[in-house]
Amino acid sequence: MAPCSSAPVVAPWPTPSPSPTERRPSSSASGGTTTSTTSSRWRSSRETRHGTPTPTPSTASRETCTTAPMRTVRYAAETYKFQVQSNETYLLRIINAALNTPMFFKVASHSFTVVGVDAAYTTPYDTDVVVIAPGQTVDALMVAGAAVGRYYMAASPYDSAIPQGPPFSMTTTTAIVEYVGSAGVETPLLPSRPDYNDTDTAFRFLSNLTALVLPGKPTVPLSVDTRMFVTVGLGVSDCQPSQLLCNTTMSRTPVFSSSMNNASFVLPTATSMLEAHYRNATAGVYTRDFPDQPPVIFDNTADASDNATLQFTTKSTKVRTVRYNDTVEMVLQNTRLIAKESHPMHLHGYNFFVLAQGFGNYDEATATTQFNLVNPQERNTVAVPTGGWAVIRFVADNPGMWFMHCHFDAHLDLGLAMVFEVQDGPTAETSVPPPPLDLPQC
Ligand SMILES: [Cu+2]
Repeated sequence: MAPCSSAPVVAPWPTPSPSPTERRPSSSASGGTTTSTTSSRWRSSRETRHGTPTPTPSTASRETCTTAPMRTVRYAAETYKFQVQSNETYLLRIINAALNTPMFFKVASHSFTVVGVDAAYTTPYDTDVVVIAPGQTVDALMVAGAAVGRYYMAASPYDSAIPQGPPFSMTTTTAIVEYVGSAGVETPLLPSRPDYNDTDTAFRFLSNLTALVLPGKPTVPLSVDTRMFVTVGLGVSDCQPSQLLCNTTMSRTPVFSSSMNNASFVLPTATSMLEAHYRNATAGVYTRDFPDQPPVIFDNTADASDNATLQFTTKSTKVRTVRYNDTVEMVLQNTRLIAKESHPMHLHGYNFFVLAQGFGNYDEATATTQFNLVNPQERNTVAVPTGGWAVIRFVADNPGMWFMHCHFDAHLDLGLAMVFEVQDGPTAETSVPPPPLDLPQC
């Protein structure tokens, strides 16, 4: 054992190559708005590294780092088993790889100190439950401070679409934390799990995180160049030519869809958007008219708004063009159309700051007073509260074409996406480089 480094240093992500004895958990949890079963799983670090995020003084006294491996052993019932040494600290790198379901993550008789989300440092945050949406990651320290024995770690679904969404399997996926010195046969203790619709617990975790402000590291910009108000949610579209079911058996009735600002995104089929951007040959590939607000202003979260007119959306490939280095602020407003739920909105190419989150319709007058402009959490996927809103801000200092989308795979496929077209900066370093010579041709 060695003491933790005093200086926060970004620890590399582990790149495990599973040994033949390793298996993913066999149990699964399903949810979201589809009826398909999805596999949820996470990775855990093999060892806690020197130089991992340093906790605040209030928690540092009980932290030590260890190079002892957190071994993974095949268990008879295909359940992951992690062996831990008493009183050592383990860094859990937790990833939600489920398709449509945010998860609650707990370990019986243990708690966590969250030190990072989406690979950005947080102010150390103590909690006994981690809430994580698809596409998000959480780095959390766990002290093996319980009595020698065996404990379940468990991930259970958070389905915010209920009661409007379809039914789903409320299963829990588990692994076993086994202490060195235990008999290895005790029935593990299972943690209590939040209810599947426990929005209060989800919001408490997701809204209480703050960034770890480091000397010399820029935090949220205070002036804004581009402001956008963007509704995100579900809807319906006309049956598309490629959709066989509605073309053949359902008399071309409208089909399930989703959109941002009522624009339901479809990828171009012939030319990549980045190539079209680079060659300035965008005709027939995309249009630069993604709107800064929805075409109709309506009561976004009222049940009465869930009508056929407001549900209807059309398919398109729209981008929002922004200048290099502009600061973009986007209000993400969930809607009540079809189902009211938490959409994990993910932006490629950037981290953004989450200034505030809340429920109901966004009200600028009251929301701006809640903005955290000191140490807002920095991440790349924000779980917009169910029937609520979130405000994000980022500096467009990475030229190119950057996808923004819901990280529920079903919603992405249905069109819950848009693209930022970020123009080149003044130098070659700040411009999109030419495509590689071996770029495959369509
Ligand atoms: Cu979604």
